[in-house]
Amino acid sequence: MPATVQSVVTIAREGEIAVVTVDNPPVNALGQALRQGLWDAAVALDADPAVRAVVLICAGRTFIAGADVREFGKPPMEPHLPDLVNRIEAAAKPWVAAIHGSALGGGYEMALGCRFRVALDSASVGLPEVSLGIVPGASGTVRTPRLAGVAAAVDLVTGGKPVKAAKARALGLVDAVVSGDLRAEAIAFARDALTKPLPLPISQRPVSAPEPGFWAEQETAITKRAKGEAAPLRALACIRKAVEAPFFDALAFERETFLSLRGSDQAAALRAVFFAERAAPRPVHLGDVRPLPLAKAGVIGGGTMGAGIAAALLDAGLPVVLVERDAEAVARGLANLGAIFEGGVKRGKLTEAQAAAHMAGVTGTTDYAALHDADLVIEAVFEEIGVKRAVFAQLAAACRSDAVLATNTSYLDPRLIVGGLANPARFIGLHFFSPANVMKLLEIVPVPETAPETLATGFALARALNKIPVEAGICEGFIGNRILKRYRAAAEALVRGGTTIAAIDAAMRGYGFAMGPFEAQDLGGLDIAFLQREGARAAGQAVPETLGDILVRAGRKGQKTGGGWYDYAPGARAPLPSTGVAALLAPHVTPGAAAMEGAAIADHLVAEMAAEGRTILAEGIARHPSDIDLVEIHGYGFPRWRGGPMHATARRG
Ligand code: 3H9
Repeated sequence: MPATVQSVVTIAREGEIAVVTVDNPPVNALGQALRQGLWDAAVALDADPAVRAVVLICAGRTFIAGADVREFGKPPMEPHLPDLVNRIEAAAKPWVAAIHGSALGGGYEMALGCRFRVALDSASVGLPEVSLGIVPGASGTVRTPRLAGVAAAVDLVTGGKPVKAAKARALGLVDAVVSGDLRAEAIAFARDALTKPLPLPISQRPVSAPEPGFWAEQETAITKRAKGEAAPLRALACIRKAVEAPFFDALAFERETFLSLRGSDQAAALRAVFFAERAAPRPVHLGDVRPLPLAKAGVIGGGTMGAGIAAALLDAGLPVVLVERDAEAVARGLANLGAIFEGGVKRGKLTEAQAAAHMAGVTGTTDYAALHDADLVIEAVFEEIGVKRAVFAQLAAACRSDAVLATNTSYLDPRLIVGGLANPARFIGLHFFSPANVMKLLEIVPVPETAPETLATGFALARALNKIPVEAGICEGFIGNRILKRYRAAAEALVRGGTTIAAIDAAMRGYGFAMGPFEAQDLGGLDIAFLQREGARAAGQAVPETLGDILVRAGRKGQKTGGGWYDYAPGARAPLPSTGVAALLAPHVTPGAAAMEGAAIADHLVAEMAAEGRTILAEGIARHPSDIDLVEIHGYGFPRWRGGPMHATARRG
């Protein structure tokens, strides 16, 4: 009969082997009750003369996935995790960690306290703490280099990416990879281990110093890769300490670093993003609404957007019918799709065979009748209301009456696109971001008639495509492009006040964006937004002249015309401040009127984004501030470690 130490930890016996099972759904996170339960188990098993070895295994979908992140805002409670890991390591009998799912963070650190680690072939292990703005806090930086060497430890800890079982075995991070019945395999492993001399506990193993120059090289590489982030460099310093100082000194240094980062702005931001990302795919207001089944999809339009959407669907294993208006356009669409997969092969993301299988999943056609059995069709044609309405009229005739029909419009009013169509309950906006097979964000835009099942299907699609879905109400630009418009207008206002274009871009880069607002426009082209404004003007709307309009009228549409907000040397991409632009804009600039410098620029522009975000919330266009943050992070390059404009401004007060 299994004896219960705490409800989350049970102990069973297989002869002289004790099996400690952790059952703390959903992911066996190491909250206080579990830590106490494991501590008590170690004490009880040490005192039990019948037990010679212990297998630590978990119920549910995964091994221990880490510390309980929800406890991070609260005072630490005993037993502390580093003490627990040391206690397991010091146990009188050897412990064997039996890993399935993911052994992450504190979960892998628990496994490091065990004398052996046995992993199922489908499992992975890792120390992802830097992605939460912290460093491992229970010996990950100190024991890992003793187990797998300094280079592997640096990769694992400063990169934060988990590794699959086979690679973990090759690196020495686990001792054995097994398939089939993990419990039985781990017990057999433990029995076998008892027939041989035990290896030293990891804390007593030596660690060799790396080549001279190693630390400086790593520092440079990390600074470049994780620009602006504090945790990866602090993690490197912990590993260095582990190499250069005695075990317990290094452990104390790691703990101190962990505790100091835990309360930092970056950690708070990354935690908020962590929970927002996990909440986004399953919105509370949809409750138990069941999505419709998705087995076959259609895409209308094989341009950049359509091909990207088709690629995303095919990547997720959905067969796709790609419809274009004539044979030539079909061929072009298929070629666009082929190019996307070839790119994937070149970058090592896909094998040749996978790329070929993906292409085999697509049917190119001009005939809407091929969509008769599609469960979902996404329109990605030219942004013109008449063109789109014509597409939906054909879809309404060709598709099953329960097929979900979606538009990828980025700024047209979906109500006008669907107006007058039969059965609008199955209609929805699905706003992908380019390149659609890469960008994580999906804005989901219901019209008033959209049925809850249709909306739930949009979210189910996002889950299938591994995207971050955010529901947006209807307004010009939905959430993301509306904030972008405000951001650009605010940046132009700074230019009018005498702040230089280059200073603004530099400030936003300094804040953590890959590019400033003007460089980004030069890359994407100024003409798209210009044409939109011109369209609105032609329709009688009062759209004030922007500085961007002045540049486009002068033929400066961005890099593709050799100049936009900046000049570009032929064939080069480095932006050069432009005397031509200065002359064009001079009549609209009051030098020194309100010039800003450095970080103040970024603070001002982020505050503008957040102000637009607040209006968006007040209008019910977004449901939660965190939705706005997810849109900015996953669609517009907002630095993740700042948490998004709403989080960042709230944090600043
Ligand atoms: C750490 O360990 C620090 C230590 O070094 C030092 C300490 C002293 N805590 O992702 P899912 C929830 S830092 C609390 O959808 P999946 C999640 O919010 C930690 N809750 O599942 C969600 O809740 P709900 C290092 C957590 O199957 C539910 O579990 N570890 C935690 O797609 C399901 O999550 C990590 O960073 C947590 N640690 O993926 C691992 N993790 O149902 C983070 C998850 O209420 N976790 N939840 O929405 C993961 O990467 C994935 O959850 C995992 C499973 C791969 C494990």
